[in-house]
Amino acid sequence: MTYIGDGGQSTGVTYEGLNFAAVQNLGLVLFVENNLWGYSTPADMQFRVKDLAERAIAYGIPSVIVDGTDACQVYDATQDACERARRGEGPTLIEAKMMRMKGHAIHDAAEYVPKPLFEYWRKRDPIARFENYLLNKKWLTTAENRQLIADVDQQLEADREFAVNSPMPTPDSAAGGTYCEEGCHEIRPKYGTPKVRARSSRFTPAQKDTEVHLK
Ligand SMILES: Cc1ncc(C[n+]2csc(CCOP(=O)(O)OP(=O)(O)O)c2C)c(N)n1
Ligand SMILES: [Mg+2]
Repeated sequence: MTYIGDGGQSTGVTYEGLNFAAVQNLGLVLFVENNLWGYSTPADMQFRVKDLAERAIAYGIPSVIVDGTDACQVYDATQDACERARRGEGPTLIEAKMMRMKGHAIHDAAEYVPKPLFEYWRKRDPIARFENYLLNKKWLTTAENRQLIADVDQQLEADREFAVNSPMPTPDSAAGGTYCEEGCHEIRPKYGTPKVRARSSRFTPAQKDTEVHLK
């Protein structure tokens, strides 16, 4: 299972990867976060389809559209897609409609976004929606909720302290491995020199020429 943005999904590698996963019947779940902006480019300047889920037709795989601000819809669609993958039925594309409430990254103040759009989506904040849902269902009490938030805040603060108090990494460690160091295990090339196949009448004259070239 992997995630991509509306901008990221417009690239060639996404098409190639998903098409390959489809023909190989791989258990891939591609979650497309359609948050209306690819960096500063609005969705209607980036693709002409109404729903990005439509693109699944071109790959020959199923897709589903969910309200990305509704945690329950996201959970259900993801569960179904993962079960399909585990049954060996191939990839699924999930399009989640949502809004990116901040810039693309910390350097981007998102000043290109019309203010009313933020107001519209702020009322649909997925965390607030799910919080209200749990409270309304009485699966979470106000006191439990307060405790939960305090616990998470405490954990974040402890992790922040740990990071701030840790020594800076040495510059040469930037070239090192993440899980192990270079040379600690051998990675053999998967494909060796092509072996020339024996000629047979199954080959067309053009293919026979190719065989000769290989030799
Ligand atoms: C292959 C490649 N092409 C172009 C870029 C430049 N680029 C950086 S972010 C971005 C848009 C990403 O849009 P999206 O996936 O919707 O992410 P979001 O802005 O919603 O966070 C682009 C085109 C890049 N990083 N990589
Ligand atoms: Mg986006």
